[in-house]
Amino acid sequence: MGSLGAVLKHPDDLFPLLKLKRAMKHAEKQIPPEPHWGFCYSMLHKVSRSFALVIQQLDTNLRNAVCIFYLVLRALDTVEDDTSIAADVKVPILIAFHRHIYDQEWHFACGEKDYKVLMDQFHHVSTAFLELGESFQVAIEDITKRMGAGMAKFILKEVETIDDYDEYCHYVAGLVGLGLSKLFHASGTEDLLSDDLSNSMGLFLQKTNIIRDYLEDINEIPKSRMFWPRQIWSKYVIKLEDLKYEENSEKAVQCLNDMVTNALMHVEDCLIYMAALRDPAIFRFCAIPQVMAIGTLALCYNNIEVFRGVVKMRRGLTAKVIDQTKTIADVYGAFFDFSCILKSKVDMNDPNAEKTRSRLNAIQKTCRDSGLLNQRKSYVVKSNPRYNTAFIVMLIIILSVIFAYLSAKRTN
Ligand code: IN0
Repeated sequence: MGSLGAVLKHPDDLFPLLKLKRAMKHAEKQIPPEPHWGFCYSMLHKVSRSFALVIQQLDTNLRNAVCIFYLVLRALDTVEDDTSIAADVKVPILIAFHRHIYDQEWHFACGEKDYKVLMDQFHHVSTAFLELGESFQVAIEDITKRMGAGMAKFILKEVETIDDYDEYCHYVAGLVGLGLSKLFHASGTEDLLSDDLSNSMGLFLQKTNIIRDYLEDINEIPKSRMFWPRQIWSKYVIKLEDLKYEENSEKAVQCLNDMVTNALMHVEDCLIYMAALRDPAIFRFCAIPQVMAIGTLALCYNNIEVFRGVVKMRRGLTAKVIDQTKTIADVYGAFFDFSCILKSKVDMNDPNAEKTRSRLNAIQKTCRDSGLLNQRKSYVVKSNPRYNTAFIVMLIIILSVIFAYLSAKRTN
């Protein structure tokens, strides 16, 4: 659907969309004048537009550390993802990456488009990294070291079991959670949250990405690696790529629902983590991707389109999430609403229906037990009455003008 069509169908998306556009324009203008910081912030905006906006709202020192952490991880990811690099070249680079970030001379040509520029001009990231406080540097180095080693391990190994899946997601995303918790603590505003909870924050995001990106990943040329665990998909098909063929639609959706149910396991940890945050900007930084993730799972669940094309939350709903995720009450509200949507999609004939329902009931219980559900405007299941009223008022005004014009014409 075109953007005009989408807005007409969801008129209450209009204000958040306009607000988001304005905020993005404003954020893009705030690029620091120093060339290395200028490069880092422009790059951040290029590789992650809406997320860059949320990073921008953090306090200066933490913002700089998160920006560099994000770019270092993107660079590591670019090396891991580049299928044109032979394993015997790639593995030593991944393992030594934590040392390269201290070396302003180091660069390695790989990746495409913006990622190629990031890799070619990595010295800007190193220069900025060396200006961070020591505790920030130590945290980023430690995570880069552990992540590089983990990625190297999985270059040579497939994701077979659910334990492998959790281990791989720990390296590429759970460790990001551990690193961020250290950065938040080092900034002086947060307690150091537990490794387990921090890990779950990353796993929930990464598993959602892996589910959503099935088709994009399986169709990649040259062939990319796949992260759906054999232990799950082999219950439904013989080869992972069989899920995309029309004759296997029923099995494909069952497998997809199994994967979503697996991802939902992390939700309660994520809610505990977010409830423990104190700083409003850090809270928003953490909560927005989490709400987007549960929204994406609600969209993907029982949806054959995951195997046919791109399934993404519409831009207006993303804008609404960014606009309306401010407090833990908003988060409980959103998780409750998206769990309702998920629950309504559970087909009793699905082999995991019972398990999925019980996960969703547990999530909804946590949200209800917070005692905060009634404080929110339900913004996902029902539309926001404020915007709807505005839309109805506008419609009445337009109709009145047309009516007045037609009546005037008739009397003349
Ligand atoms: C992230 C995470 C992220 C943010 C906040 C708290 C987190 C705690 C634990 C782990 C990760 C956390 O968020 C981003 C979100 C993002 O980049 N969104 C994209 C949208 C998209 O579809 O890709 C955007 O353009 O807005 C995230 O996905 N990852 C990430 C990477 C680095 C950092 Cl510092 C924080 C990637 C990943 C793999 C899930 C960890």
